[in-house]
Amino acid sequence: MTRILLTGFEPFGSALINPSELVAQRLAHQGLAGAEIITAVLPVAARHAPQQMEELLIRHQPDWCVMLGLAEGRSQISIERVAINLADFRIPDNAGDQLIDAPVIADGPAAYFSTLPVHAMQAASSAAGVPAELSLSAGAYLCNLIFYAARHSCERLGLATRVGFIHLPATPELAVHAARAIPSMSLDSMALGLSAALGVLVTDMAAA
Ligand code: PCA
Repeated sequence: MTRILLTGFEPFGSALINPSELVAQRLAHQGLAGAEIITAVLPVAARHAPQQMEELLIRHQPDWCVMLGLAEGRSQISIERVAINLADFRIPDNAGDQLIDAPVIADGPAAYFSTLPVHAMQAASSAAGVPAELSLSAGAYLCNLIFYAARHSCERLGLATRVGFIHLPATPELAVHAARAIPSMSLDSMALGLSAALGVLVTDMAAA
């Protein structure tokens, strides 16, 4: 069995739900052939999330760590390629902290690449009928921060876990309440695309 740690985030800002936690729970509930899916919901808090992530990585020693987050304004499932060592928050996080121009890890490298098979995952989602794109920036808020922190933890601890981050669009429910016009995607479509993308990880392990 391929072990996949799949995380989502709690709601933040003005959004009342976060599709990332809902989709993670849905995928765990529905299951994936050949995989054991472990889910966790992370706090949108710079002072807590990296520590919780490191504990999850140590406890579960997953083959893969796939983190999900909401990116209002994206129109497709966005598979991130790079995590940067920069925290520059547009709004305070849920603990009230607003990091400006700060490193995620003091003296850490400028950036880490995703270690997921990003092209194959994108292709699998598209083949399932759900648009997916590769993205070169996860922003400079909690999603980038946890992506960077998880990659850094694996490097520092010598874990073989392969790590990456995927941003999700708003749901229609979020879009109708948004202050501006934003694209949206149903939870069903997100779950379908992600399930196909995660299927690549199972195949990848079988081939290894
Ligand atoms: N999205 C935010 C943080 C939590 C989430 O779901 C981001 O894109 O940084």
